[in-house]
Amino acid sequence: MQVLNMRLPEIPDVAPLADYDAGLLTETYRRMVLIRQFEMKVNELFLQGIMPGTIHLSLGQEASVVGACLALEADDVITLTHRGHGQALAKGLSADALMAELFGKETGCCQGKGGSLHIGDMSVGALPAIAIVGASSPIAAGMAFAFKRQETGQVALNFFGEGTANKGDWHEALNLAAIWNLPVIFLCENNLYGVSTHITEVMAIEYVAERASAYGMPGRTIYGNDPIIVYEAVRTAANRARAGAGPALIECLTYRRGGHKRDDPGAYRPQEEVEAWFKTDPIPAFRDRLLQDPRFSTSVIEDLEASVKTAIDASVDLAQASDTPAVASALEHVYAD
Ligand SMILES: Cc1ncc(C[n+]2csc(CCOP(=O)(O)OP(=O)(O)O)c2C)c(N)n1
Repeated sequence: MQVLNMRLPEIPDVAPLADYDAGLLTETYRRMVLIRQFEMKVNELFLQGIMPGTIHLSLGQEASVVGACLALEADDVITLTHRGHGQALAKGLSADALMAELFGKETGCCQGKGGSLHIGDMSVGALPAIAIVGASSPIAAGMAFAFKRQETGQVALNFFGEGTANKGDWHEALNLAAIWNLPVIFLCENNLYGVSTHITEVMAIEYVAERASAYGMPGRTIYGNDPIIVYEAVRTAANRARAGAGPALIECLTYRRGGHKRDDPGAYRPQEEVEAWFKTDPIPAFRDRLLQDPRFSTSVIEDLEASVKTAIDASVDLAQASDTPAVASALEHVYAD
């Protein structure tokens, strides 16, 4: 059978982890496992009819978001997409606050009024998400403009999908960021599909990062299923932005393990493509890399995985025990022009 529109992964050689601090490596793995277990639990609760709402899972994309966020400083800011659980957890949002938000409880990060599509918490530098595809790119540029004007030394990082790179507001944001030399990183999680549409059906070039040169900024396409590759690329871009050299575009090649949202089995994807990408699952791959390093052992890793599981279970208990927002608070924290 001829398989149309299939782009299989090329896995690069990765350097040993010996040069990296054990604490950074542990935190990288912990956050990736946290995201994976969090989303597996959310999916399970949804299938049991316990969790409400529409949810877009990011299973498989953990390395890109964790590598990117750990390369930032705590006071740098990210913008989230509709597929934002992993992005928020990677930036440091607590699983308790996120789980409660998905349950619509007042202990949630947006007091239970946002739900999955509008999560975030400025105290960890995660701007509450905007579900309008493309809308967050000009906002990231705007935050970077403020950082530059106020000379704060902060950087803004805009997460977006490859489908978003065909929206007009995305192009305007890159142009503005380039001409004003803003400290912003545009980070594409290229998972090949915008809903069910393959990238080759909507883009006449091979990679999103090729567009960077049209705006006068550096652009790189990298393998997005290794967190250290992503960490290095974002660290370089953030250092450059902080030094006043302006924006950068980084495209992380990755794959979502499920469909676009929970009611989509993703059946439009060729089986051969799915199988090839599933073999690149970032979590077992990074686990294997850690185990080749003498500083890590199976028992240390298993303890970490068990402690994450305990924390996720506790977040569900806490969310279920929390109250829904009071009716009298319906108009609080709500803004309209
Ligand atoms: C302006 C706008 N158009 C359409 C949608 C519906 N929509 C939600 S997600 C999505 C696909 C986005 O694809 P991509 O940017 O590649 O991100 P991914 O879903 O792959 O993470 C679409 C079309 C929307 N939310 N906003």
